[in-house]
Amino acid sequence: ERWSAIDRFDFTDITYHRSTETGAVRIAFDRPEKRNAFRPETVDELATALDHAKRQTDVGCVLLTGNGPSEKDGGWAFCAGGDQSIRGESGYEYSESPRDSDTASGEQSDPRETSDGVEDDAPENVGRLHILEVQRQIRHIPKPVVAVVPGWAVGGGHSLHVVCDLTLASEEHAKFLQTDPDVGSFDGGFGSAYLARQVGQKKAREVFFLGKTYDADEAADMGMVNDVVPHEELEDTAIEWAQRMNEKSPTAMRMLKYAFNLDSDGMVGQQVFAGEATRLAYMTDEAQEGRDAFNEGRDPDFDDVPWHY
Ligand code: 1HA
Repeated sequence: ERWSAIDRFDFTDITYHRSTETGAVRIAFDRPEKRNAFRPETVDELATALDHAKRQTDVGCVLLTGNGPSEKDGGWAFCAGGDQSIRGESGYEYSESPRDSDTASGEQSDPRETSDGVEDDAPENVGRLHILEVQRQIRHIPKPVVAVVPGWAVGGGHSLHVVCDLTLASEEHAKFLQTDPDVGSFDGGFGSAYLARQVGQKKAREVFFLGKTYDADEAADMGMVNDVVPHEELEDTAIEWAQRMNEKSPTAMRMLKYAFNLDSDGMVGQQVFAGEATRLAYMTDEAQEGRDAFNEGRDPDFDDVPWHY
């Protein structure tokens, strides 16, 4: 078996696996009968899994994909965006009470009820658009995220593939489509503006304004898909990519990801990149002398430190 389940979270809307061969995790939408559309519960689970994946220091790659096919009609999907059937007046609503995602535990107890039945200060069930928080997680997780697209990538699901570092698509089944303006929605951030950096302004506007469906080859020609492989080779290829990336220097990969992000992330991009520079600096004798001097109550001695040029 190539994958072993990470089962500590009790997820219902996604599956989460660890590769047995290389430092990769596989996070998969698991609502194939809904073309893997997401609801707030799905988004919470994605956030929990991504946060967990971030903290695994021996994991160098995240594969984001969709399980399938649908038992109903055999259709494949990466993700069809927000689940329109639970869309309320201001966003996507939980089917029951919101879970307390701060615990990042994935447990499904009702956070509104304490053990003595008294209501606590758990969040209200208001409409959520927090898939945008997951987009930022994908953007800032310090390792490559690959969108492995076995079928439809639509609406907010299309935007998710756009924000991933790489996209690998199934030759037979992958289809790319923006329906946002059909359902009165718009991803005015990465889904559109960052897409335009990938495929150019005319094409990005075409994706949204004309709402055409593109197959995997067309999406690759456009520059938003890295490679197209036969459906049955999709997962093997994804693992090969993960393996290749895992063989590289983790520091160099992290710095590169943040360098690529920097020019479209503004001051946040600078902050993230600079944070990594700080980490590297912390690892030097120089910074450790500064720390030691403070802790020992003496003046720091930087005399042996050269002014590099
Ligand atoms: O834009 C945003 C956001 C922007 C900013 C901030 C946050 C955002 C959050 C979300 C979004 C969005 O995602 S808006 C865009 C929402 N998504 C859509 O408009 C896609 C709707 N789905 C479709 O266009 C089509 O279903 C499809 C092209 C993905 C697949 O077509 P196909 O192969 O013909 O299958 P279909 O029969 O339509 O769908 C199979 C089943 O999946 C249907 O259910 P059934 O009749 O079998 O009970 C269908 O209703 C269900 N399904 C598919 N997509 C969704 C869905 N159910 C709920 N929500 C969906 N998105």
